[in-house]
Amino acid sequence: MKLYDLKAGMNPRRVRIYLAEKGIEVPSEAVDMMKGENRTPEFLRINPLGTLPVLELDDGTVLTESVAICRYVEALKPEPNLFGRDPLEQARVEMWNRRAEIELMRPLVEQFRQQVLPMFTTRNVVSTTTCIPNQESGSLIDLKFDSFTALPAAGAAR
Ligand SMILES: N[C@@H](CCC(=O)N[C@@H](CS)C(=O)NCC(=O)O)C(=O)O
Repeated sequence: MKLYDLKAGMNPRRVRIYLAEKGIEVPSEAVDMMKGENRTPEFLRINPLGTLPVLELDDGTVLTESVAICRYVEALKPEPNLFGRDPLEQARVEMWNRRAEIELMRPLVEQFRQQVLPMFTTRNVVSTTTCIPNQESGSLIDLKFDSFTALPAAGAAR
């Protein structure tokens, strides 16, 4: 396993904290975002999203979401348990994870990207996703994504 890491990023940090709590050491490679190392063709071949963290498995499989990485490791090494033992504990972990991401982290990141680091203004994306009900099944739950457009943030240079 190899962890592509970004010292300054909160998502990579989340994985580092998680691994430290588990007492697991994973070989890692630092990627320097300020030098654009996460946007090189080589890195985009590993993660086309250009984001960190990335966990590369020994067979070349990559996981590119911090929580997915933590959950994968949790399944491999369940102790000490960090995702909850019973349904209620698991739901609470999930609840706080979602709150931290959506209510706290997302607004902070947007502010940071728009006001602190000008390099992000052109790649600051607001997604517009149109969902349509699945015509074949008639289900409103089984939605199909009609379109996904990444737009520069309002006021950003195009
Ligand atoms: N949802 C992803 C988000 C990953 C993400 O946005 N990482 C940031 C660092 S915290 C990044 O790599 N930014 C680099 C860039 O936007 O160029 C996760 O949790 O892993």
